[in-house]
Amino acid sequence: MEKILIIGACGQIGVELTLALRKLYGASQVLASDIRDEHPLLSGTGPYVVLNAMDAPAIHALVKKEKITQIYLLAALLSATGEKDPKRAWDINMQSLLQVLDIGVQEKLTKIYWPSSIAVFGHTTPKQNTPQETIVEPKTVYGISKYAGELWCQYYHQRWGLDVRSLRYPGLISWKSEPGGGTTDYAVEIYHEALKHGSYTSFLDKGTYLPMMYMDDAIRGTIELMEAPVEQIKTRMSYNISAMSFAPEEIAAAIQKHIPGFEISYAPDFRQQIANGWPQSIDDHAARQDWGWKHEFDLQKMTSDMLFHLKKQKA
Ligand code: VAH
Repeated sequence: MEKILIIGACGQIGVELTLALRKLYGASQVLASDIRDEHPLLSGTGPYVVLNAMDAPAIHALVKKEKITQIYLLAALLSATGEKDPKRAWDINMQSLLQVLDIGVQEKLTKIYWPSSIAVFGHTTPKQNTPQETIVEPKTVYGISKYAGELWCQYYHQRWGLDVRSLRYPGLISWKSEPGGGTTDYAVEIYHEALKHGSYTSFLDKGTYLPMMYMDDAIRGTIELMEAPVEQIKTRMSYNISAMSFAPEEIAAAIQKHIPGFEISYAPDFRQQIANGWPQSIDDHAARQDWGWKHEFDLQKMTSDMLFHLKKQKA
């Protein structure tokens, strides 16, 4: 019987992944943890412990005590936050991963999930249809830590046979859980502001195309990757995965179809520089070929769903 520990369960991905895994495996089989107190959306849905992703002895003891068979390690400092404290971002993103990989080998865990990001790519990477294998020169500490982490995951697989799996998420958009410290977070804020004030000032300029994905697709893709038979996993770095690409003026136009008077303005900040270094679109044919990935939400379908749920939430 699989028993899953989620580290970083209160973040934007963690909340939704915890709820989805509890539906799939049963609440008692999914132990959620985070350094923060339990997220309101998780309370009453299954077991929760406060746990620091950097505390290896505590994690190791919990894995043994709870007979954990899989770890989903989601704790990380994202691109924008990371640039404010590079050393801390490196320490948290790398130390937490290396500790979990070691525990995975020592306790013979069946699987580990660790998210990467399109942030591994930099200015020298082809911007359109960025290939699965290409030039990789990240410019942010977040991107550097994610690419280094991919290499460590590949090493632990080759050296000790650890079944570590990973996805290079694009920007993720969700209504249930809040984003935290990302460069793509404008694409979440804009929906909230559209409903609250009928206008939004974007911290990324018009014409800034970025690969994006609705959280429903990201969660389904993550579980499909983890459920895929091991022989279908052809890369032990991290899979490119994508759904759509858009610029701020395009998401504004999609919102205007629902809120006619909605207005967008632009005030690019330090995150523009980060976004300029990232791909504009991603080639994810390897994921589609190897384990059957396919997205279901485009910009229009995502916008209808986001506004529907946010209106209900704020009612
Ligand atoms: C960030 N949301 O903006 C994350 C993501 C592709 C970007 O990794 O840092």
